[in-house]
Amino acid sequence: MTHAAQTDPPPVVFITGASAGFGAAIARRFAGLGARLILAARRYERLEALAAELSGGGAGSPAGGRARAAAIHLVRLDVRDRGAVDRAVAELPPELSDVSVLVNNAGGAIGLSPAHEADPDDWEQMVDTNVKGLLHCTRAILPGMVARDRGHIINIGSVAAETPYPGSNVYGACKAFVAQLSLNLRADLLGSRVRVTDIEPGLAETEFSLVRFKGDRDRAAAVYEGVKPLSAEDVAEAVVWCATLPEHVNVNRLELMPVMQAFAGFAVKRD
Ligand code: NDP
Ligand code: 8X3
Repeated sequence: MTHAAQTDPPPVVFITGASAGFGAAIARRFAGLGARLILAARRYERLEALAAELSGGGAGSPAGGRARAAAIHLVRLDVRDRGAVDRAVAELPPELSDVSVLVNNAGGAIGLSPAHEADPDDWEQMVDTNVKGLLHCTRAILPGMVARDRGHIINIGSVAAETPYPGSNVYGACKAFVAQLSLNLRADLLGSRVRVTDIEPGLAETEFSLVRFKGDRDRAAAVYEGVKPLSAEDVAEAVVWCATLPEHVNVNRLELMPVMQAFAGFAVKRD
């Protein structure tokens, strides 16, 4: 999705995890550019509500009612299910099958326990979603991009990929995988015009902490107490910026944090 000629059809943007948080905000921003959207998540009713907002052009729509998506296709999808991902891509309406931008956003953290106390089921869910789910979507959509010699894969990583912190264990490792995979894809794609970007946000207020703490609202709210975190819209802005740069420009990795978040240095246990 770049400086396309006026006659080009609007880009097709496939967003996983579009039912909440970053994914929904990214959908709103691309809708504001008149893109055609494929919105995927497990909570289909959330997608339906978003689609109604983005196609209506009413008061609640982007840009105060002016902008609307050129087309919207909804997919009830669990990215952990490789067969379902393959089917969803194979069954895209023909006019939406040439995906211009894939935003691999579906994911999250489950739990914050130290490794020796963490629930292995939580680990498995994080690996299945953040790592394998992202791989399923990428493998299903990338061949078409290569064949068309055009496209952009935007992975939502995390500062947790770069900076260890207590309790991040498998979540951070999953996002480190995303960071390295993004670079490795760039190596494989040299010679094509397909772009790959890893966006690494820091503390951002979405349903992320509610999911991490398994519905514990007080614990989730405490994460953002007294802080101005990133918003989902801040992250969406970064995604759209990367996607709309001239097509010879590839942002490899973009890390963003709220000003009120920084680094604490090494922890040292003293006797
Ligand atoms: P939210 O919990 O608000 O949104 C997560 C989205 O992922 C939801 O739409 C959810 O949809 C979807 N999702 C989760 N599991 C699956 C699945 N198996 N199949 C399909 N969709 C799934 O969190 P955020 O918006 O904050 O998170 C989005 C991404 O950003 C994640 O990858 C997260 O790790 C990352 N991130 C978040 C940060 C933060 O502080 N908020 C910071 C850095 C990165 P549904 O449940 O309907 O399937
Ligand atoms: C989410 C940001 O710092 O909670 O990826 O890991 S953090």
